[in-house]
Parts: sequence; structure tokens; C-alpha cells
Amino acid sequence: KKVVLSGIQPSGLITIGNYLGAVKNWAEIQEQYRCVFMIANLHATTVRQEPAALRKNTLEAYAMLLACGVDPKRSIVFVQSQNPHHTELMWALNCYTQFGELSRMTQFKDKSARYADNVNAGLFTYPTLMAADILLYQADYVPVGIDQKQHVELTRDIAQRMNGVLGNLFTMPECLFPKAGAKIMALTDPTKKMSKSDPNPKSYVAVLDPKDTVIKKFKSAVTDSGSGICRAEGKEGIGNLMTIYSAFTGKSDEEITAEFEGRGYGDFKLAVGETVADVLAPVRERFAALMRDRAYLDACCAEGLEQAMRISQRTRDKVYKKIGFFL
Ligand code: AQP
Repeated sequence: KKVVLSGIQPSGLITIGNYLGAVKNWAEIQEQYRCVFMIANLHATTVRQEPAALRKNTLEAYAMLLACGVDPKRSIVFVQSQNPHHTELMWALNCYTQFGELSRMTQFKDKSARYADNVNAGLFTYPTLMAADILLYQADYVPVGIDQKQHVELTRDIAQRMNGVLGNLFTMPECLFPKAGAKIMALTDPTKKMSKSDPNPKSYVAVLDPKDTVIKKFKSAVTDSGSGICRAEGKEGIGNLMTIYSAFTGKSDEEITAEFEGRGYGDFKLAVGETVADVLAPVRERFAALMRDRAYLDACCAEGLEQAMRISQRTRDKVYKKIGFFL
């Protein structure tokens, strides 16, 4: 089986954007691929995190993956910081990556502008840590959003360079993009991506939000002042709600437009809210049950870590040996 590596940062509550764009698909591809999924808490600390919140979010993200259908028996699921091979390989990759290459990363440029008071070295070397995540498991595919394409391309450049200088070390990874339309925008601003770390909780719907909260958030979603449930210029808010409704019901745009013919935005928003909350109800229930069984979660984390390290150790040792480090 081809190997897939992906991760999610425990930087807040998992949103329906993360669910539709990533976690739901992870559950679906487990049959086809050998999957390695990690809670990317090292990546999350490139931005300040409150320690207690980070600890809580890490455990909750882990439980959420399982609640969404990621099966720890079939896939490897672990917490990134528990596996030291990631930072160990990152050091080697850093020494084969140019300052200029990292300076060209658009995510670094965006994030250093957004977090201007904390442009730390971790933010700058985020792509080499991501390259280490991918290359350690000799991943063939990396399911990512289009915004991560540049990082995967850099990973390939670094891998090719090191393979050339040191001999065959790494599999060349490729992006695996989700189906079109999987990008969910903020409810408060349909031109901005929905993000779990957004300081305004009205901008996102968390998978764990109770039904009345979900309905309230959709009710106050920013839309235009027109009418008609369809996609058009100036109707990006409605378009985003249609994307969400379609993803949760499997209905096409035409079916949705027909369903709400002659009805107002209020009706549509209520239907979206009720549908999302109802479809996610079993996920919330499984999550609650998992969180009550800390011993089981701890056992899964330990087992996932052991499996991950068995693979990553081979790559890390091979690289360290070729570089000339004592093992
Ligand atoms: N709005 C979105 N629509 C579709 N997919 C999304 N993803 C994130 N937001 C959306 C996908 O979720 C996966 C995990 O993302 P991440 O935690 O590694 O970081 P991110 O992409 O930066 O996600 P957030 O929610 O915006 O986190 P913060 O606020 O911490 O930056 C990825 O596969 C991503 O594509």
C-alpha cells in the first residue's frame, strides 16, 4: 500500500472546515492507503499557545480524529512532540535548506505579517519540520489544501538534493488534494478561510458546538441583502453556506436551489444549521464517550507512537549515518 501522511494542529477546536477539508477524508482513505496521522503540536507552537490549552487541545484533537472515524487499529495515530525523530531529522534538513528558499514561502510571509510581534525562528523553519514529518515515513502522498502545495514542493526539492548528495534516502512525496469545493470560509467573512484559531468564535462552527450554538452561528452568518439560494458574484456568503450544505447532504447546487425556491435566507440558514448539527451529533457522542475513557486514549497514543517510531527510526538512522553522525 502507498503511504499517506497528514496532520492537524491542536490550535483550537476542530472546525467543520477541518472536518470537511481533512479529517472526514482521512477516515475514508484508510482502506486504500497505509495512513499515518499526527497531532501536529510542534507546528502549533510557532504561534503562542497557552500551555494548559495546548495540552487539552492535543488530547481533544486526538479523540476527535477517532470520533470522526480514524481507526487506530488500521492507521497510525500519534502526537508529534512525543516522537523525537521529527526534530532530529528537521535539523539535518535545515542544513540542506537555503535561507532564500524559506524566505520565499508565502505562508511565512503571511504569518509573519499577521503575527508581527512574534516572528520566531520556528515560524521560519516550519516547512523543514513539515518536510521531516513527511520524509520520515517515506510518504507517497500528503493530503493537503492548496495552500500547502508550496511546502510539499520544497519538501521534494530538499529530498532530491539530499538524495543526490548522500544517496537514496527519501521517497518523493506528492500532494493529494481534496475534491473541489472543500474549502470552507469564515461565517463572519466569506472571503477569509474558516480557522480554528480565529479569535471570534462566531467565524467558525466547531464539530463540538451544541445544536443551538450551531444554529445561532449559521443564523448570524454574513450574507448579502438579496434573495435566492444560488451562487453569484456578491453572494459569497450564500455560496459558502451552499458548499457546507452540499457537503453535509450530498445534494448538488441545482437541488439546493430548487429546494429553497421562493424561500428566504432565514429558512436556508436554519436548514443548514439543523443539518450540520444533526449529521455531527454521532461524532459528538463518540467524542464524549472517548473523553470519558482516558485509559483507552492513552493506550492508543502509546501504541500509535510506538508504530510511528518504528518507521521513523529507520529513516532517521539512515540519514544520520550518511551524514556522518555517530549512532
Ligand atoms: N476552512 C477550511 N476548509 C477546508 N479545509 C480546511 N483545513 C483547515 N481549514 C480549512 C484543513 O484542515 C487540515 C488541518 O489544518 P491545520 O490544523 O494543520 O492548519 P490550518 O490549515 O491552518 O487550519 P486552521 O483551522 O486554519 O488552523 P489555524 O487556525 O491554527 O491556522 C488541513 O489539511 C487543512 O487543509
